[in-house]
Amino acid sequence: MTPPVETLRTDVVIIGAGPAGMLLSHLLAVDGVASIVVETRSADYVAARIRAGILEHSTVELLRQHGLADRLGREGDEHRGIYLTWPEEKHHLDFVDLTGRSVWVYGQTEVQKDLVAAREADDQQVLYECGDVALHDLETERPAVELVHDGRRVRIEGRVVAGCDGSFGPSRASVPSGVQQTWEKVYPYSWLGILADVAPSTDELIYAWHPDGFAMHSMRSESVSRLYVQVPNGTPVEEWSDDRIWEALAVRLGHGRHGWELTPGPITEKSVLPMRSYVQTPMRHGALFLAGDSAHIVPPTGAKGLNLAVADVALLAPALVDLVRKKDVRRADSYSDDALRRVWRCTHFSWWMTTMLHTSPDPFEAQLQLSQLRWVTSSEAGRTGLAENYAGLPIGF
Ligand code: RFL
Ligand code: PHB
Repeated sequence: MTPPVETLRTDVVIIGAGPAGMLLSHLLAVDGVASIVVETRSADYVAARIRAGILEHSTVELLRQHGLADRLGREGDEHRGIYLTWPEEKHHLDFVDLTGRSVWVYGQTEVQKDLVAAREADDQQVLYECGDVALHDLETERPAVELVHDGRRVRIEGRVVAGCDGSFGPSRASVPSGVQQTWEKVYPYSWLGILADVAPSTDELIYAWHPDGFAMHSMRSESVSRLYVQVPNGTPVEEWSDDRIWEALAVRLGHGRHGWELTPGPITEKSVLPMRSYVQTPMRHGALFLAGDSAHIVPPTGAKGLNLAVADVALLAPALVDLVRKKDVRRADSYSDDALRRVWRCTHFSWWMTTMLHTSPDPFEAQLQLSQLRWVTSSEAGRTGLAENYAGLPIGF
């Protein structure tokens, strides 16, 4: 390989310009720690990816504390709770009454725009459309990331490398196989998700158990709805016409029951999302620190992925500030254990919501799911447990 033509130096080399990477660069800058962010995709591609929709209480608090929530406050929608429904019943769980904590509907695309705007205002260096991104010298005090940018080979040296490159990036694989441990569960179903240009038919999200399969009604704004139906793994999106999707949603969400109606509208986006749980430990190896989807994936039923990425960064940023500015390694040394406590809690909650709500062909399991749903909705302890986890535990719980 030809040697790098250009060497850049910084405190923290951040791989990935998604929410984890951009938030980390912001929090580091607030405390005077420099970073360079590298990203394989273009800025437009990263900004347009449609993903998460729910921000938990601590995520919103953190964004507010750092001046990143002005638009969220104006355009986001605060929700007190969610609905849980199955053919015979529909219940509202009020998280504010149960735990004093709410959640916000504000798309990840919007969070990403706000983060990019804040970093641009601060002249953050972000190298988009990088190729051949590779991590080097992670077990030394001068780790580096090498890449190709604008046709030139670049080497970026830092004090540490933050792997915020999601589930397909090179960071997680840079932890030697003898050191890393992984846990994975692949679920036997996927979500078919749609975006539709129609006002939401509900004031708060509906999670529905149904013998035909799970369905969910979420939203992005007063005029845009986001809905999902459970489909078998490997389902080609073409098998689901717009009419078939709306019919399945109407049946599963309970159109016509309890006076509730689902209003269909033009579908603008359609995609199939497989579901899996994945955790890789430790979240730190030498000078490499993992945050967000690079270390863990959760199925979306608990609305935790983005929130977990934010929580990781909330722990990692002060740890790196101590390390870089004060040479105090204590928080860096405990980062992996500290972050993993929450990661495993959210991994369990996401698995629990997923297995409670997705219909399996086993009639015995279906009865257990319904029993669990009746308990969760009728017992104060059951409701509070779900609310506490969904609205989110404090960052350092
Ligand atoms: P991201 O957002 O994947 O960003 C990683 C970035 O790294 C880049 N990258 C590289 N950069 C440089 N070099 C390389 N070699 C690279 N390889 C990759 C990628 O291009 C990308 O820009 O990870 P991050 O920052 O950790 O953020 C995690 C969240 O994006 C993710 O957890 C959530 O979107 C998950 N999720 C949800 N989370 C919630 O909290 N609430 C939800 O309601 C929710 N719904 C969802 C979701 C994810 C979904 N999909 C499609 C995965 C709904 C969906 C449909
Ligand atoms: C979404 O709005 O995309 C969304 C909301 C809640 C979830 C998953 C996805 O649990």
